This record gives sequence, structure tokens and C-alpha cells, in this order.
Amino acid sequence: MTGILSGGTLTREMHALLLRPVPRNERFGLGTFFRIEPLGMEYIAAALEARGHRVTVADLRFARPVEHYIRTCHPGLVGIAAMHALETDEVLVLAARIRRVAPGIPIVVGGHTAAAYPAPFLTPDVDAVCVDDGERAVAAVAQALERGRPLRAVPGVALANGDDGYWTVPGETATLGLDEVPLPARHHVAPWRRQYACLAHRPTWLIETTRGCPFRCSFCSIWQLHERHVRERSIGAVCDDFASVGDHIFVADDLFWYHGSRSQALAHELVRRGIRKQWMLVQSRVDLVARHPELLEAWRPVAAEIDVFFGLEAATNEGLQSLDKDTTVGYTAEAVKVARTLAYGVTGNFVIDPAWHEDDFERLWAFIDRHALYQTGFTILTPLPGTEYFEQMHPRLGARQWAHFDLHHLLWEPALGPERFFELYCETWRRSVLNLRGRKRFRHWMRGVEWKNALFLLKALRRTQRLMGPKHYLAEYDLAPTAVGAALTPATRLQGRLTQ
Ligand code: B12
Ligand code: SF4
Repeated sequence: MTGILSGGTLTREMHALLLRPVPRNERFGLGTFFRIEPLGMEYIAAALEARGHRVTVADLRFARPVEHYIRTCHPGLVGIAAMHALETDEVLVLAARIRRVAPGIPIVVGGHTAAAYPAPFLTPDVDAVCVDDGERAVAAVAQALERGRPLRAVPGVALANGDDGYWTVPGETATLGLDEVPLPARHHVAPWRRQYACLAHRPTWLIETTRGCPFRCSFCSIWQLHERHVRERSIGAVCDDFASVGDHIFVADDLFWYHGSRSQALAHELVRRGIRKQWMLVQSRVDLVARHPELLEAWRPVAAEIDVFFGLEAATNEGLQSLDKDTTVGYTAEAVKVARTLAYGVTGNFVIDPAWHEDDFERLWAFIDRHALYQTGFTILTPLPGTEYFEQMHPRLGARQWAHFDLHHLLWEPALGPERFFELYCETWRRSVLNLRGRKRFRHWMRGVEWKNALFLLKALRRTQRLMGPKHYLAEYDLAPTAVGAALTPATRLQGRLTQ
């Protein structure tokens, strides 16, 4: 192996190159109509720059090929972001490509999925995986490299143990105070700003006001990584961030409006400072919204349009219980009412279990009609790496590719068989407003859209039409003949957590 672990060449003047890889799979789900900035790396860039390092961020979805940056930046460290499990293979391919052209440069991988489940990333092309917040972990890696110290002395990183597993260097994780890096270094992504969008909301800016979630939904990898803790940015820092960005904002927080008094104080301060946006999208829970309409009232003046994305998940209380959602459909009905009364757009997601029969789909459709939930999406129940559910389901997984962990592929045989399952799944999607042959035609989408965004919207909407065609899913239905998750690459690394 080359690189830091084997004492590869190190430079004293640290220039870090941070890369957002190109996901191969943006054919299904949110990836079809969202293009979002790599906020995590902008925070890491800010942390590194505060320590006197130089940084280049390249969003490879829109930037020049990676070789250009290696050649022009001469980086002393390369960081690759691995946010979604579905991007695992692309991250590994990118690491191998960099190692080939520049064998001496240390390569670290970080981001949500890597921190939640480091095992697949610890190939010979990756020197370490950061399991702590990148602001602290990458700064510590850079410092170790500058001082010529080995990475096994850096807290918050996981290293291959040479025996198909890994070990984590002891140290605190997920305890960094978010205000230690008050504002992200957004100038690094300025060249691609107009590429970042959610449908016609363009350019869109991503803002984080809190990190983590105290709930325990069985399918979710967030709470398990953050150990159910929530950290908050100070009101001053969030207001400064809001003031510094444009008019269309997606809030990254997993649970908006959590900690009511702080949320209310933040809304009041934004209003007091005269900060008002055109559009905001926030994510929250139905029980929280149903219980606290006053929070929605407090936030209402902050933007002309506000959409709330609810984790709706199920149309029955039994369905919610089976996902450990700790809420009820009564709260769903109440939250939808509260949000609509206060002129919030209601969006969200339902989870569809491969174990479902026809009547389960029918129950969902009736629920959607009853509450007019046509702006919702539908995902297939997926055991995400880093969850207990993944460990439990691992022996049943027949998936061969990480790209299929996009919540739109079947990872094991469904009860109805794949043909019927996907027919009904697509029938469900056809009920959504994304269906251009359904309740919201293209001309309705175009109303009020600025001409400069029209083509962009058209292309995004065209991509979403795949969601409604069973043949697209069936073409990619590909399970190993025997249900062994080990068919995934790299084969031997999917054996569960091997932390020592
Ligand atoms: C924004 C977002 C998106 C954006 C994309 C963002 C982007 N830049 O590309 C959009 C809306 C497109 C999206 C889509 C999807 N998403 Co998403 N998304 C998020 C969200 C809400 C916020 C991420 C974020 O920016 N957080 C704020 C920044 C500051 O934190 P961060 O990214 O984690 O960065 C920190 C560390 O991770 C680390 N770090 C980050 N990058 C790097 C790089 C290096 C080198 C290092 C060392 C460290 C490091 O340091 C940073 C600072 O501490 C997260 C939830 C979450 N809280 O993470 C879900 C989340 C990541 N998404 C998720 C899912 C499931 C999806 C979809 C599959 C959903 C769907 N229905 O289709 C799609 C897949 C899209 C696709 N096909 O590619 C899951 C991931 C599950 C998994 N394990 O794979 C999450 C965790 C949500 C959840 N509650 O389950 N998503
Ligand atoms: S409420 Fe949302 S972020 Fe929190 S555990 Fe459940 S799905 Fe995850």
C-alpha cells in the first residue's frame, strides 16, 4: 500500500482537495430532481482554512475531471465525500483513480454513510475513514500529516486492520460544538451555484441549523450515528448564514422545529433582522407539528412559500409501529391540517415494504386520497448500512451493488413477486404530482416559472417520469441467486461491524 500508512511522500504546506463524487444512480428518488451543494465539505473547508491550510473543493458532478485538480493543486491530502450508501462504489472507483495517477497522496473518505458504516470504504486505496465530524477529523488528519505523525494517532478515524476489518482510533465523536465553525466556506462552490436546485427553485442553498435527531425510526441511519443527540448552531450564526445566502433555501436539519423555544427565538431573530426568503423547505415530524402549531406560526413570515417534508412513512398505526416511528396516523391528519391552515406546502414520504400485499397498497392509496397527499414520494423499505436493521437483514440481502441502496430497488424478493410489486409501486407513484399525465400537467408546472429555469425544470421533470414506469425498475432488478449480501463489493467487507 502507498500513502500515509506506508510513509508516502508528505508535503509540509498542506493543500487539501475535497471531492464530491458523481453518483451513478440519480435515476430514481430525490436524486432525479434535487441537485444540492456539498455543505459538509464547505464546513470542512472553513475549518481547514481557519487553521491556515489551503483548500480546493471540486463538485465533480459539474467540475473538470479529478486529474485536472490533482495536477493543478498538488494536494497534500485528498478527501472524498460519501454521503449516501448508494454512492459507495463511485467513491471507491474515484479513490482508485486518484491512487493510480498520484500514488503518494493520502486519501481519506468521510460523510454520512462512511461514518455510519466504514467497512466497505477501507480498501487499499483509502488510508482512513473519518467517523467524527469532518470539521474536526479532517483538521486532525491534516495536522498529523504536517507533523509527520501516523494516522493511527488521530482520534475520529477508522483504519483497516489488515484482516478484512477495521479499528477506530479512540476519541470523542459527534461532540464538536457546531459554532466552532460558524459559517461554511460557500465561495468554493460558487462556479456551480446555478446547478444547485430543487425543481424550479434555482439556485437552491443548503443551510444547517442543527445536527442529529433524538428519535429512533428503525430504518434511519441518522440517530444511530449521532447516538440520538441533537446539536444546535447559535442563533447569531444561523442568522448570519441565512443573510449570506440567496432566496431559495433547503434546511438540512433532520428534525426542524425540535427544541421549540430555540426554534421560536431563531424565527423571531430572523424576522427582527428583516431576513425574508422566497422559498424554504424544512423536514419535520407529524407529531411535533400537530402539537406545536405556534412554531409554524412563528416561522411563517420568514419565507413567502414554505414546504414541509414529513416522514409520513405509513398509512396505519400498525405500519408506524413496525418502523418504531413513535407517532400515530391521528397526528398525521392533524399535522397536515395545521400545516395547510398556516399555508405551508405539505410534502413527504411513505415507506413501502416488500412484504406488502395488494390490500396494503390499496390502504395507502385510500389514505393518500383522504388527506390529498399528492406531493409525497414513496420509497422501498431498505436496510441502510449503519443501522441495526441492516445487521438483522444482512443474511437476506441479495443486492449485488451499493447503487441499489437508493430506496428504489428491491434488495430481496418481494411477497408479490417483482412484476406485480413494481406495477403497484408505480401505480402509487402515478398518484403523485410528479406524474405529468396525472393531476398536475406540464403546463401547470410551468406557471410562474422564470424563463431561465424552464428548461432546467423540464429536464428534471422528465427524469422523474421513470419513477412511474415498472419496466425501468424491472430492468435493474438483479438479486444474487442465493441471498447473500456478500455479493456486494468489496465482497468480504460487508460482514458487519468489526470494530475492535
Ligand atoms: C441534503 C441531503 C440530500 C441531497 C443531496 C446532498 C448532496 N450534497 O448531494 C438530496 C436532497 C439530493 C438527497 C437525496 C437523497 N438522500 Co439525502 N440527505 C441529505 C441530508 C438531509 C443532509 C446532508 C447534509 O448536507 N448535511 C449537513 C452537512 C453539514 O453534514 P454532512 O453532509 O453529514 O457532512 C459532515 C460529515 O458527514 C462529514 N463529511 C461530509 N463530507 C465529507 C467528506 C470528507 C472527505 C470527510 C472526511 C468528511 C465529510 O463532515 C461534515 C461536517 O461535519 C441528509 C441527512 C443528514 N443529516 O445527513 C440526508 C441523507 C444523507 N439522505 C439520505 C437518503 C436516503 C437520500 C435518498 C436515497 C432519498 C430518496 N428518497 O431518494 C436520496 C439519494 C440521492 C441520490 N440518488 O444520490 C439518507 C442517507 C441514507 C444512507 N445511509 O444512504 C440521509 C442520512 C437521510 C436520512 N435521515 O436517512 N439527500
Ligand atoms: S424522525 Fe427522521 S431523522 Fe429522526 S430517526 Fe426518524 S427518520 Fe430519522
